[in-house]
Amino acid sequence: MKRKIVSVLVCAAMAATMIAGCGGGSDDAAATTTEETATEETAADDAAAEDAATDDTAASGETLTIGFAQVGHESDWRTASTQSCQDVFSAENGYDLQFVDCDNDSAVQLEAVRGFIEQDVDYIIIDPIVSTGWDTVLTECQDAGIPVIVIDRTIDDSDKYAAWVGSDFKTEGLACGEWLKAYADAKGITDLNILVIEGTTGASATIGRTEGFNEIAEREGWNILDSQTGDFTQEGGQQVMESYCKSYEGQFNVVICQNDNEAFGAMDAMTAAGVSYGVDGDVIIVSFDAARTALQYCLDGDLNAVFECNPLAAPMVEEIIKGLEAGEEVETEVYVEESCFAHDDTVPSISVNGVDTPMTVLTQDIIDARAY
Ligand code: GYE
Repeated sequence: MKRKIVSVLVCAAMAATMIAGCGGGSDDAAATTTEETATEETAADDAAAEDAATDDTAASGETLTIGFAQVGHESDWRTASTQSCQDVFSAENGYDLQFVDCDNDSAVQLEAVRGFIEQDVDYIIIDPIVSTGWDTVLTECQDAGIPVIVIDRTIDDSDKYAAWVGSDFKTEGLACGEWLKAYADAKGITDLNILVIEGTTGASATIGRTEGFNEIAEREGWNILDSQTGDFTQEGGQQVMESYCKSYEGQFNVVICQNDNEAFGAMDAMTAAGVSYGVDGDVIIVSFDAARTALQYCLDGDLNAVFECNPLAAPMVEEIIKGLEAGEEVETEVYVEESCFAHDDTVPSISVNGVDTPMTVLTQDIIDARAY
């Protein structure tokens, strides 16, 4: 049974709330392969069984149907994000989760949202593959009276959603730049010749990380030799790095990978090309996300630093949904908590947007305690 509520749209952006991410359940997938995700576990498969089994639920005694249009399964980060949503919006917790893996295809994602409208779900969660092209379909959601909650990446051309939970990608890019500046200074490296492997074109994560890093690069007068997309995948990172190794042989000493999986591919390509990287190598290499496998590489010295992007947004999304169910005003902008990690204490802390930010030196204990 479905119960529709009219969400209170709070238009003014409220102060960002820093909320610690809570651990998701299973984390093995993130540590092993990017290909394996729980995407087959679509709610469509389970819908009938769950409808029958979960009539009495947590808060209201009714099952809430949630449609989730997920980006895809391109990275360890994505696997952790999917797992977090599936753990929180489970049948046991009183939800019927309709999960669609959009396989990084914007047309499929729009179709998925329209499918949720047709199914008359109670809430729609969207992790937007790209940041534009949303106003029409969000208007359709609004007309249908279905509140939308955006997670992770932002929507930049419409405000027709109830709330957003995610990361400040520009700040992540700034942090990376500030760390690189301090690290190069400490090591006496004066000439920085940088190659960037960007994420998916048009994704707010790519746009923000690029903007933040470029701001520092311009300030410092660094030479960015090239910046190409690796689509947030290991394969993409490897292909871009293979071509960089040929085009810029002997000319680069920094590789910035906009996610962990691209870094794994880039490391393979450099190894194959005979280029040394990491704390003892010729090339400084960093990544964003900080899932467990990347942290292990960083602890081992293969990655110099990793800038966290926290994928565990689902508990905060649930808080928002509970608030909307109770007819309360909800936070419209919620930032997840994130840290910066390094192999060693060459740079103990950085100042980002005037905020003193520690660089956490990795230990095996930190990695073992990690939820993803
Ligand atoms: O960095 C990457 C994933 O949107 C923040 O998407 C997310 C990015 C993340 O594929 O690994």
